[in-house]
Amino acid sequence: MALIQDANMFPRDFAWGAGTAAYQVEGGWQADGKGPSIWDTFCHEKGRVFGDQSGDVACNSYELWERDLECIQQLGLTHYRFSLSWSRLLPDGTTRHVNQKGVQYYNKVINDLVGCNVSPMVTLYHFDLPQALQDQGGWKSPCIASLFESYAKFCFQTFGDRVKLWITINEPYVCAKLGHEDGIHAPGLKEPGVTAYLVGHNMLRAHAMAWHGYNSYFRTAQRGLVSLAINSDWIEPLNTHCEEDIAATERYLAFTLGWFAWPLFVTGDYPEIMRSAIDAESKKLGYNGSSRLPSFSKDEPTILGTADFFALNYYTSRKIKQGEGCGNILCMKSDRDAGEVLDASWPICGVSWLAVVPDGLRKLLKYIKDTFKNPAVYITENGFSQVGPLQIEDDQRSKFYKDTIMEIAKAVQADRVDIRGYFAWTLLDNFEWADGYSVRFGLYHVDFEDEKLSRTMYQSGREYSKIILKHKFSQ
Ligand code: GBH
Repeated sequence: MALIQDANMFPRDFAWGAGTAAYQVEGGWQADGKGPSIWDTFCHEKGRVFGDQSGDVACNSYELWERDLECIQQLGLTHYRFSLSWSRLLPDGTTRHVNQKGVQYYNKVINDLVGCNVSPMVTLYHFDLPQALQDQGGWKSPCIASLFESYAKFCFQTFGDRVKLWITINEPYVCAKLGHEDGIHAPGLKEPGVTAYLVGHNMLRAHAMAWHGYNSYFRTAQRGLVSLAINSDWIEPLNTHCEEDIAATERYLAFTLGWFAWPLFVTGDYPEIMRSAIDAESKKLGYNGSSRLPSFSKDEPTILGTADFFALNYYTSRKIKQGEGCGNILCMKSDRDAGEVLDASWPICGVSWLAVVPDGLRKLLKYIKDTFKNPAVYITENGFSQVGPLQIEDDQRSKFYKDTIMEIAKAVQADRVDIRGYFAWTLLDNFEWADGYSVRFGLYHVDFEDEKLSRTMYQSGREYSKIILKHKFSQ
């Protein structure tokens, strides 16, 4: 295909970013009045995380922020995505008590970024619920939505004069499924087949209430955009001629991307395929009562239209085949009844789940354009991991970034997808949830053995900075 001149491959004000999340980098878990979050609790229990590691110190970005800012500038990023720790700002989760030291910390981060001409994209929630709210039922409790709304409004009020891009919740799918169905993320609940749907539901309600709050009270003055980050693989039927595989692929999609994107962008409600699959399974297993998938109440603010752009986290692709229940017990796996297969031609990088498939991103972007009425899209996460022995000259990852960004260029140029920006995951090697520090996604290496937690740019960081330099316009 013919690409126009290199320098014009991306729109004029395209965002070139990288991201992090509070619990993965900040450390300072008890510093200056911060309240505990569910990840503090989870990591402090033995046997939850690789090597019983935790984010107690992590990259110590709470104290070393200025060093992170140097990294951001060295890369030449135009945007930086980071998350706020809810319990650093509001130690018990409510606005009854504000921790001013937490406000000061994020004010400094935001002011420093803006002062260096880097635009902040701020995530309000990246997996770390205040423990005090977990103690009252956490995301299972319907009350969480208005508590989140108050927290969100507090953040818009405090930081919204300088922050123009907001993500309310990062990856509700991961919080719901890994945290409440599989139990491998905090809060570590294993309540298959029921709780994840309830949690996902309350996350959508919380998001929508925060969006409506922004719309009513802040949008006119602040002129920002608010969305929710959805993680999705690109998927295709294993056997494209097999009816069962095709149906399984549709089901799988409904239970992942569709679960959150349908309510936000298409109907205001869950995909019909998802509800009927869940209800059929309930019937089969003699589970009585109302649908395990909750319904949205007409008395609450609508969900449809509460995303100002499509925020996509893309990592990998899968082939899908029919059938993969978990016996005669309730679980999401049985409800969706679709198995994942890795194509043997896809290289695996670092962790077992991460097959490297850059062109899957282009296909997914085209699908999003066609399915969700051509929304503005930010790719809010995408990355490549290493496990030991670590290489600073990480040529595979360099190639990965080059290939991926070329696929995005094709999506912009040939498929005319309205892509507004790309955020590499992640700025620094950091606490990779259940994998602790054994899996590294950074553009910078962090030496966790060294007291100073020194940061060293990987070759892939140099490669990304070259790409940025080549494409960014003076902004
Ligand atoms: C992102 O999720 C997170 O937003 C980010 O914080 C994290 O650092 C980054 O991924 C890298 O992992 O262990 O086999 O059950 C990406 C979506 C979905 C990818 C769950 C890993 C776990 C598969 N993630 N998946 S498994």
